[in-house]
Amino acid sequence: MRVDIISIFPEYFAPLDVSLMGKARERGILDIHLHQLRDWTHDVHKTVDDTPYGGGPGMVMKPEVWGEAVDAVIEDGRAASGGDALPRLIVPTPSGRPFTQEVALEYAEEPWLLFAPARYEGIDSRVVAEYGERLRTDEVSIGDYVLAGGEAAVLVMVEAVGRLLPGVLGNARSVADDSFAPGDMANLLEGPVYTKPPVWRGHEVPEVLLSGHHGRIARWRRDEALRRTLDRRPELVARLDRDGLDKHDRRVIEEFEERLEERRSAAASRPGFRAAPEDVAD
Ligand code: JFB
Repeated sequence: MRVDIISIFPEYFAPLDVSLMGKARERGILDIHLHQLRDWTHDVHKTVDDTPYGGGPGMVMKPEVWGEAVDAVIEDGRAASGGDALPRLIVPTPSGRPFTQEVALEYAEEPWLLFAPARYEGIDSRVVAEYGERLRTDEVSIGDYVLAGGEAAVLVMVEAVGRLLPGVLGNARSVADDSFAPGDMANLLEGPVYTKPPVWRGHEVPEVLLSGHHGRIARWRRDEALRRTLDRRPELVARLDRDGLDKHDRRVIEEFEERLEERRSAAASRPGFRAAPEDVAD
């Protein structure tokens, strides 16, 4: 896969030289090209931003610079591949569609991705309007919090996509086991993991994991995954395919909900208790 990244901070992407992504690049599985956006400016100050129309705080990235940069990078990539290929353009923004494991799997199928991480208040909206007519263009967000720019989001996405490329993970670990991968453990968080020694500072490894009983171990792991998901991400359990739950799963869920109800009623009978607003009738 070819990945182009245009940014005013290409040095931000040094982490992609390291570890799994570094190995993928050495092996030629991941071909990353970094570009300095300011190379496409024409003024002595290498200006990439200007004040927003309509007023307001902050600055907006100028469309002409991005246009020249994206055109040039597309031309370069086409010359390199000797074809008429076009990249998928990905623009991180807090107002984008959520980047999920599903999107990562989709991007991992692409031969060529072009990331356009911005700074300031973002890029003049006409840039996405223009390339939206010429390329498959996505405005994506990596989560509901506010970053200072798109670079960290690109690092996240390149790592999530890169590890899915054939040959990047060893056979030892399959992407099929991931929390958000489709299949057996779909929509379940991964449960706890342990290694040697069997007792550390008085904390014991759950006995079932030492039993060598593969069936019981698989069942225990699923139960733990289900309990953890109920505790931390109940909305994921609500989404679980009803048919994907067996009788044992339903028992684990019932027991968890009983515990929750016990705790709720114990809290309600303590002095000073105030119901949450959603539990009070209007
Ligand atoms: C992405 C960015 C900014 C406008 C701009 C460019 N999940 C996410 N949070 N924040 C970003 C993101 C993603 N993906 C993000 C690109 C840019 C933030 N900024 C700063 C902050 C607030 N409003 C500029």
